[in-house]
Amino acid sequence: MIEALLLEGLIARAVQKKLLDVVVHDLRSFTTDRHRSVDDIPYGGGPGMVMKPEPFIRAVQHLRRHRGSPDAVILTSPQGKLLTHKEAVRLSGLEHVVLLCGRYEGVDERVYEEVATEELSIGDYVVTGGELPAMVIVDAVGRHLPGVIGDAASVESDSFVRSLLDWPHYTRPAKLGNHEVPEVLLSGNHLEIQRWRKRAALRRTLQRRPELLGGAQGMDDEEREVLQELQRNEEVRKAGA
Ligand code: 4HQ
Repeated sequence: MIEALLLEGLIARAVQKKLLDVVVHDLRSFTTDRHRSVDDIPYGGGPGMVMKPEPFIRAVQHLRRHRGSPDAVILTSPQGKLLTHKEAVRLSGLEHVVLLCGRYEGVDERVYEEVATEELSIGDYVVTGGELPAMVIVDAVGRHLPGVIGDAASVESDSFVRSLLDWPHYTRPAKLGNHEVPEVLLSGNHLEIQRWRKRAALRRTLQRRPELLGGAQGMDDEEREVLQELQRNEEVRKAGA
């Protein structure tokens, strides 16, 4: 699965360009029994299987010996801290990050206690294995490394850099059936365009993800004013309907 990440796309390109390195290890190669088992039944009973601790612990010891101590050992898990833009940027500043992927119901808690330095979740839902979350982490972190995205300005202008959802984007044609591109975007008036985008981003965030606005500490006076106006409009709309 992880090799798919290395076949195509911007992260694959970045690896080819040696901007980052991704090495995949098979957990089964750190088992010692004849069946190469990585899972076992849960103490206390219940459905499903639990990942055994020793293969993870041996794998991390192996990496420490061969590649030096990692700066972070991340266990992907729904119990982890949510992966956010801020976390992605933080991890992009680290030299050597180990991602531990489990399957089944979960991983023996002692993996966290013994070798993991943090637990990260990609969202409040459950997937069938840690590989996809690990790939999401590599992608979201890797794109912050210099040179991975050709246009650095496009990384900087990303949504969430501003703690807001993105404004709507348009390209040609200017008219598609009944749907026209907002006139201001065709005007060439960059100040007006900037104001429109800011307003659109704030409106969308207010409508779809109001909880993000609490985190928009970076708001300037103009943004706060626009937001207050949008909130007033919303109240008028609700009351009037
Ligand atoms: N997992 N964010 C691995 C997740 C998950 C998530 C479920 C992790 C299965 C074994 N990981 N276990 N959400 O759903 O990171």
